Amino acid sequence: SLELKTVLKELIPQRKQEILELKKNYGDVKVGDITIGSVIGGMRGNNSMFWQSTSLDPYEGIRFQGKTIQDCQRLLPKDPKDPDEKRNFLPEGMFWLLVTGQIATQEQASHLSRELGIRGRKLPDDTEKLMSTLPSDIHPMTQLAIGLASMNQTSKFAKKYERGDIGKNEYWEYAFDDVLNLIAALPQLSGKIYSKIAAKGKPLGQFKEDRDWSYNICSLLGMTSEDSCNRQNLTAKQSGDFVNLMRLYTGIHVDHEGGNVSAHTTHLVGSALSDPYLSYSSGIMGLAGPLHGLAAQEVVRFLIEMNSCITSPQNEIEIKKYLWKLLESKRVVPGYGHAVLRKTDPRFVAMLDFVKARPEEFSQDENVILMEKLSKIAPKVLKEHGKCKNPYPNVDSASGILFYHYGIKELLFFTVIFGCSRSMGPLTQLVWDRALGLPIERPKSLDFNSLRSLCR
Ligand code: FCX
Repeated sequence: SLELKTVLKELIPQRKQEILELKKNYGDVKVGDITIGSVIGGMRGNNSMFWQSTSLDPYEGIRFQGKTIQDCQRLLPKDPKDPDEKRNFLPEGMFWLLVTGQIATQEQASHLSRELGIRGRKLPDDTEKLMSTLPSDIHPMTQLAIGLASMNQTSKFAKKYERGDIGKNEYWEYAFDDVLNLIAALPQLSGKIYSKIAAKGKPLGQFKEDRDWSYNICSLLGMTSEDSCNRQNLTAKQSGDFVNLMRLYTGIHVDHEGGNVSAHTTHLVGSALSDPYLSYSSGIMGLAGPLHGLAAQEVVRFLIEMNSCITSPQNEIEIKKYLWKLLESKRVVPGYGHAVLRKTDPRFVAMLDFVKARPEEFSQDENVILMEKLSKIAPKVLKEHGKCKNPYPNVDSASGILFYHYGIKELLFFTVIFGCSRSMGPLTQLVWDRALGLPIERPKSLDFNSLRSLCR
């Protein structure tokens, strides 16, 4: 079928059966031991969540349904309207993969693009009004969370649940409809937030139902050369590259298994049967933390500041000195380190490959040069500093500075683009949570005396 919902519907009974059997026959099997170090250490190493679509290997990085980023670049459908040989896969195909574990055909991906286009052409009236009245100096991530939470007024799941005419077996169907509407609304929502901070609310481009999801994000940011205000005077080649940067970025930021703050929050809030809008709005609030998604904004600020303090982005001695000063003032090097990864993030590598494939575009950009140089120097300094377990660059090291290169200079906005992409993974899980009938999440907490009593 061309319909994602129909394909998903066929997959649910078998997976549900498998999960029931696991629980019934192997419910007592241990998956690990929990230590006091983990209880007071952010639950590190505590294997206690079920996550359907992605998993993170500390050394290999992220796998989307078992597939690496390179696999996805090879296998997932691309935009048939884009003549660029270097074009990236469509995030729509990634969403299909996350939901079903299958590689979408070109027709299935195009059909999903179209469906998101139809659902996303207009925001609900009240959300539209609310977004227009929000003061523009409210942080863009707060605006995004407010916009998403306000859409819960349109939630089919919440309405059905309130009326009481919905069986547990049907929860996923209404949650799925909400999820598609939510993802479809993100280009308009992010466009509205951006136009407010960058152009006093003046629309910057047009939404095109017949174009893909990432294209519409770019168009509403005024970044396509056709039919948008093209504020940056991008050439057709640059604008095409920017759309592909957006496809790459939104295609690989979708998910990073379940324990990260935005994914875990969405899952946790959803487990109380809060609808997808409320659940993901909460996830966005978590993504807005500087140790998580906000690092993208911090990295850009950091690179620009460093470049203004050093004589050249190639000057290793000055870069090292700058890093040591930062570390001595007890600040973290943004864009470095990770709670699970123990190697360079392959998502960072994919963003860097985008740069390397376009030397004519980036060879003069001092911030991009510094970003690349830093990825070689900072690990040495962080290793010598000896605190962080992973001294290598994470995904946030590269992304913001590439958007900045093309003219998106409003740093506070970067994490909104992260928020567009991250919707796809946690919301896939939310639909599966409802399909599998997973219960409300409720870990047991321990007070100080309980912990002390274990130490005797
Ligand atoms: N610079 C300096 N110190 C760092 C560091 C960095 N980049 N990363 C970790 N450390 C320090 C920690 O602050 C901690 O110090 P403490 O013992 O004084 O509290 C020590 O090293 C051990 O931390 P570690 O176990 O390696 O890392 P955590 O799992 O606690 O934290 C994050 C992981 C990502 C939060 C941490 O590495 C960090 O703060 N990095 C900078 C911010 C960043 O880039 N965040 C984005 C991460 C990611 F990609 C995402 O989720 O979006």
